Amino acid sequence: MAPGGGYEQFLPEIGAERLAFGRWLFAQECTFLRGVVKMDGLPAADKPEIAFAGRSNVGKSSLVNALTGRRTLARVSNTPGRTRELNFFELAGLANLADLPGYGYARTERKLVDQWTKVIFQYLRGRATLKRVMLLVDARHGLKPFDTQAMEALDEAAVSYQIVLTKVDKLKTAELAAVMAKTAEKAAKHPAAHPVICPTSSETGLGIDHLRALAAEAAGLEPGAVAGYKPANS
Ligand SMILES: Nc1nc2c(ncn2[C@@H]2O[C@H](COP(=O)(O)OP(=O)(O)OP(=O)(O)O)[C@@H](O)[C@H]2O)c(=O)[nH]1
Ligand SMILES: [Mg+2]
Repeated sequence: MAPGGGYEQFLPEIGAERLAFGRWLFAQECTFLRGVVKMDGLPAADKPEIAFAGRSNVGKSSLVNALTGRRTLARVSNTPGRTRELNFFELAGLANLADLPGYGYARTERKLVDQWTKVIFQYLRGRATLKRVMLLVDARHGLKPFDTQAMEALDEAAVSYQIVLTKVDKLKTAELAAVMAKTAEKAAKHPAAHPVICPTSSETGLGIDHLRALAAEAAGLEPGAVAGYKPANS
């Protein structure tokens, strides 16, 4: 699928100004803060935070790299379960990004999976500065039971989350239309789920600017209120 191959019809409607601001924000400096395996090692909760969560191998680390335009910021691997720590990045000194380990990967030792899952959910439930969880779902598979469980846990904790479909480059247009509709229908039944579903491809760049704008908005960053940002037409 090439960008411009008709997939734009599935992107959320976002004005040019917000898209430009999102692009600018994610082009600013992004630095690795730390990777943690336990709640007591978390970086200071002093900035709005956006977390990237989802099943193992769904493309979380690839998406963080695509958003920030860096190939190697977050570690990507063909081996599911590669990200073992909660990795925190600081963006433009204004917001934090959290690349989480995947939940629900069973080939690793059971105890270890339980341990990670516990820490991930402790973090998701207990982080005061967490503004939104981008819940990544492989567009080829749609929502799986582990995703639904995660959504229920987030609903219960009243943590705002938004479904982001990944790897849409692997789908035909009709398949994407079907998974978009089905996912939106399911999301509508979840009180803490944002109604807008964002399709993305870290390979082709589809949806990356849109997700940048959605993340900026979720973090409470507004084009008019960020020092150093000048809209192109002003
Ligand atoms: N075709 C395609 N492949 C992708 C895309 N995003 C990620 N992948 C591939 O999917 C695999 C897993 O990507 P990661 O970014 O490591 O996934 P993750 O969710 O961080 O995985 P864990 O950290 O193990 O939970 C890698 O082989 C990526 O190259 C995409 O948009 N399109
Ligand atoms: Mg990862």
